[in-house]
Amino acid sequence: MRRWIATLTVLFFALAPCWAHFGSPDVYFQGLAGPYHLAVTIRTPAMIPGVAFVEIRSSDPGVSSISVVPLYIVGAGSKYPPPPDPLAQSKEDPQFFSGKIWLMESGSWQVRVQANGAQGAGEVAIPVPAAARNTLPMQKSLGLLLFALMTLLFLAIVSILGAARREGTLEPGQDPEPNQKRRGRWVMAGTVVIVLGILFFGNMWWNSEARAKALAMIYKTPPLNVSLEAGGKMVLRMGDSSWHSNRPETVMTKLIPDHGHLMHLFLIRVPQMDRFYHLHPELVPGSPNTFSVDLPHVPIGHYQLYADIVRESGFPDTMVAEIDLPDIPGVPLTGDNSDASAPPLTVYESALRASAPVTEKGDVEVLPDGSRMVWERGPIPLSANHFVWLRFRLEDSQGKPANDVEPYMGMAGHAEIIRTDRSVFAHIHPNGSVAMAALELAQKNSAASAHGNGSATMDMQMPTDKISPEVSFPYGFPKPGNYRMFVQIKRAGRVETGVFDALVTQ
Ligand SMILES: [Cu+2]
Repeated sequence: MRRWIATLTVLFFALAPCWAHFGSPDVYFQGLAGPYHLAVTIRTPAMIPGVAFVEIRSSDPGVSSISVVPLYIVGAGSKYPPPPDPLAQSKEDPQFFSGKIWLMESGSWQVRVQANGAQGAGEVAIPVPAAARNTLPMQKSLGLLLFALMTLLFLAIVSILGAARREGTLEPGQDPEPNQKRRGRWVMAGTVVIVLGILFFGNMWWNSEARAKALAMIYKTPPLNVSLEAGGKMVLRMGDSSWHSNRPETVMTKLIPDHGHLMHLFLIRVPQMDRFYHLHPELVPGSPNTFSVDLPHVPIGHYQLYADIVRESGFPDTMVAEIDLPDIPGVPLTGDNSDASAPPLTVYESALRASAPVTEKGDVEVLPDGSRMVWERGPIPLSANHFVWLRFRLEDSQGKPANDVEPYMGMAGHAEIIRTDRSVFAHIHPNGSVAMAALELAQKNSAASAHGNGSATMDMQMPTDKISPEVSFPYGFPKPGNYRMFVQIKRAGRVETGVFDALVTQ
């Protein structure tokens, strides 16, 4: 009964963004709002409707105020933003702004950030996919209160019906006869049985309703069925996720290309994480949900797959799967596909467990062509849930900054970050942890909306020729532990992948 009472309340659903990531719930972003460069952290709420915490640091001291407003990326909800909420400016650090916003439902949200200051106004829209992840149990005190109330009602109905049967026909002041007392007791016993029956079946009904509701509300990644066909062709079939098909206006199921590809597939040999592939399966003609890719040379082993897609609404998913692969001679790597080798993780794991960051895999990665990728780690140890700049520098074999870095799929760099237990996967870019396709969609709609001033410009301009050999990624590790990072920068027509190990503390 206690349990029944405990469920007798609205179920609250916790929120977890599930964009081009797996197990990495906060949004980290850097970009331009008009003339101002902002570094943004959005901590998503534990409940829905719930409060997301927004922290923004401006690199420009001239920013006098920042306001934020959440709205959907596409659909009717994206066209009529409510009035924005101002963020509080820190007294000690006037370039730091913080505040909170309500996210009322699951879906493909954006947070529109408006900055004002000496150089006028600027706006940027940051995608924040939100989805219920689990349920939150009712508060103990509320449960106890409701249980006490139920007990009171239960005793009341039993004694009222008993008294009615026993004394209902008596004159005032008259005492009940023994047989009236007996009938009263029978009625009370019958009432107990009936009410307990109602409570029992009501509890069953309620639990099944709650389960059905939870099934419909809690986010699930679409299932991904992976198989290997003759000739080393990998076939990936996306299954249906009822969560997505239940939310056609906000999620939609059609896919849109994200940095030029409908799917980004990461294939990592586990547990050692010594082989890494970044591939781009293509849709099989005539089938909306089946992708295939001709694998390059792959050595035998057990492989973890993470497959990133973005939907028409800007909602991203990372599907996960595992597969045992034989030795595959494979086809040569072409186009944007890339691979990398690294020392097996086990070599470092014991050192990592010793928890001294200095014993981690070196911060200088010598690449197969003799050039070097350097992680400018800085003196501060990494800690969980903190905004951090992951900075990397590409040097030629003489140790000079590389002067032939070029964009890789339109960006200065890509980084894939995996916790060694595979519970976290993030595919990030110099703009941060947002899905690039969602970011572009949000900017487009932001600039086109009545409230947009059209000045939203991103740091994602497609550089055509030489770009800086230094690439910085804003990110925050979601929990302590050991992580392996695959950092991909293109140089002279070749994708260089540096592999770095990181220990993240509490
Ligand atoms: Cu990427």
